[in-house]
Amino acid sequence: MTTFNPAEFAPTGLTPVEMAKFASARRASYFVEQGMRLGLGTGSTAFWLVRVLGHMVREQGLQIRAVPTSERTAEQARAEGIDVVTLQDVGWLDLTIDGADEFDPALNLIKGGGGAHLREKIVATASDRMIVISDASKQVDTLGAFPLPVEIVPFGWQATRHLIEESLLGVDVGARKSTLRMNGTQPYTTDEGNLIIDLHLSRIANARQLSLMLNQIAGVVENGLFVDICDTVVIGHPDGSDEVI
Ligand code: ABF
Repeated sequence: MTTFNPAEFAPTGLTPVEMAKFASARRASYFVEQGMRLGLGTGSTAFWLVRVLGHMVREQGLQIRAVPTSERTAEQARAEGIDVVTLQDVGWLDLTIDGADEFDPALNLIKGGGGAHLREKIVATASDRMIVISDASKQVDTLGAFPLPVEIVPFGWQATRHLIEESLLGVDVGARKSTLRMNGTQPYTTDEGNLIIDLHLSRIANARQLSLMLNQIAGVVENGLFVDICDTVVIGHPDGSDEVI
């Protein structure tokens, strides 16, 4: 079996925040095996994953077929020399490695701060295993402090937003403010051309119940709650150490 050494890639001049992200990405790269069909996440932590894997592909002969979860990850992966394919091309994935905005003790997640949670959830659930790369700042006892992204279709979006807010009235989530995610003066649009409503809650007592309820609302495409999807979290620390939970 071909063995690889992610630690051979050792960037310099990283800030403590970057070092924590890089350390988690480097540790997660040890789970990547020759010939894998790999889901590549989106975000500033996943950025370092693509850097490490790019080095392994170019310098160590790693061969993987990678399905990116966003156009920006696809662009970075191609530039690194990674073989980028579509989920249609491979049908199923051996492993997905991606970031997160929050993770709780059950490894349930809030994702989507980067606006890519629809493709991220499709790719993660079409994988035998999902590993989250993160840092201690994302670790919470209860999900909900980070705004929960909900991707909705543009058609009738204000009515959909109203229905979402109404649905929250009977749920234990603390605050209930919602905002349309903006990109400057224009509404933010996802890679699918949809909009995102961010739900400013304070705690999510029952993530599974809330996720199922939100996705029942006409016009809602997907929400950023990942329940029973993540198998492993790799936490990176500013001193370059890491821990796997
Ligand atoms: C992505 O990773 C998004 O779902 C999530 O918002 C982001 C975490 O971002 P970062 O790694 O930049 O903290 O998967």
